[in-house]
Amino acid sequence: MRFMLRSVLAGAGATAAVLALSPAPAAAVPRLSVLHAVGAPNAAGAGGAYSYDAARVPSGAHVAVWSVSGPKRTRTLLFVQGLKPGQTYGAHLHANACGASPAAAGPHYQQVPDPVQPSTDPAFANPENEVWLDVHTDAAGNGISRSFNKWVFRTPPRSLVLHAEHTHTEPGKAGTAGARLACLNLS
Ligand SMILES: [Cu+2]
Repeated sequence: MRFMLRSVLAGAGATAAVLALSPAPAAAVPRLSVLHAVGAPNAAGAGGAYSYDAARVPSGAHVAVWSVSGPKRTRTLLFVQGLKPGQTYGAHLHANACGASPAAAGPHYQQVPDPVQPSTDPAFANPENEVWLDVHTDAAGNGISRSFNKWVFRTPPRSLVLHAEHTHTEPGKAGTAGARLACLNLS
């Protein structure tokens, strides 16, 4: 019995030695990518920044977003300046580029696409599967928000959209946040 045990231990040791001598697998080259938009939303969409609601996103407002990915995570930061004070704005990254019509930006970016569109199922329309950046403005109309996702984009989202309400989470309304107030093209 003692001999058997010793053999087993020796075998385990040999395996460990082989593993230790094996060359380490080549490290994956970290891929970093940055998507961003900085602009002053306006009715004409100059600079790729549209305002669809001059009351909630007035002239003089500034919006900046940076999304940094790699190699396995994505962090996104949103800064808003000069919006209406003390208000909540829904905000997400959307799949398509902005256009004169608020609908141009298309649906939210989803890491795992919901087979049912428009997506209002909390299993897909949630801040782990999408990039949510809801922001509450201070007394000066400024605000900051951030999101963290445990993946990198399958395909790059093309825009940031500000909405009229905070983002809802209940079944049938998940991901919705009221009217689209502004849109910035990401590059
Ligand atoms: Cu949205």
